[in-house]
Amino acid sequence: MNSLALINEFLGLPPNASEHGYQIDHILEFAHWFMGALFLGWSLFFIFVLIRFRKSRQPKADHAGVKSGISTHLEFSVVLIEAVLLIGFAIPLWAKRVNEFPSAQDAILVHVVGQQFNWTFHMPGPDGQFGKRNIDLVTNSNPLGIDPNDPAGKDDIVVLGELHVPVNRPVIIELSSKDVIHNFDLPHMRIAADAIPGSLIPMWFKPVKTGTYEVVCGQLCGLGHYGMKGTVVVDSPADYQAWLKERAELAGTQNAPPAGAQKAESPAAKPEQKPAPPAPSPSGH
Ligand SMILES: [Cu+2]
Repeated sequence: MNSLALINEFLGLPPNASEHGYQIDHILEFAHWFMGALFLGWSLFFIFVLIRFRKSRQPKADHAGVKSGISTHLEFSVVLIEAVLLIGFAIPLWAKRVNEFPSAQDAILVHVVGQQFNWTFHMPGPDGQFGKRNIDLVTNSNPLGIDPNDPAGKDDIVVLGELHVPVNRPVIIELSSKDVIHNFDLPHMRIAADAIPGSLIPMWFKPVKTGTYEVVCGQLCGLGHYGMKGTVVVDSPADYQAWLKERAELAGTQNAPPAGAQKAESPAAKPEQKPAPPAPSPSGH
């Protein structure tokens, strides 16, 4: 934020913590000042007209109307400023947000899944590969339906409600929903997108300030909508690695008890787990 953020602060916009956020703030700030000027201008004009064309001064209506060209010029300027706002700022910024994704190599990849009424975060774990997800395998203990037979999913990290990301690295999110339309809204990062069942929605941001930031659901998604909150913690790289390590260890013990032996005994482990899938299926319905 800079000195030109009076209206943003007045409206309670939280401090920006993302790399692109200041551009959004500039547009918001400028659009509000412009709309404020329009409101003031039209209000003054309205009052002027009420007095100038009052009945006692103008008992008879004049069908010739306004002869001066001022109003045409004024309206043209308003259209011009609005066009500059839209074509000069809003559309290019939007195009950059949706077309210029950072490369996946140096980004943190996260699957974010909304459901009534919480957010689940899914990260690929140390191998960098997301395990397959299957909706038939969804249970209370496996909220994303990660396939236990997929080796890529063994080290996957699944966390409810609180995501950690490192500062100064782009985060690419793939957003989806298990039930109704939610909206993954990170006000401090100046991003929000709808989570739509059956769709995978990509979005990205780059946090530039460490801290704890709130995630809210931006769509009225049901009775518990008010409580559909989450947290994104932006860590220093060292803190992030520590969190990742802790989570990976936890995932190792949760996903596969003989974690150390799993990789070596992969072919042997598979038959043991094959009978497992039928069990979650009935309980899932
Ligand atoms: Cu929601």
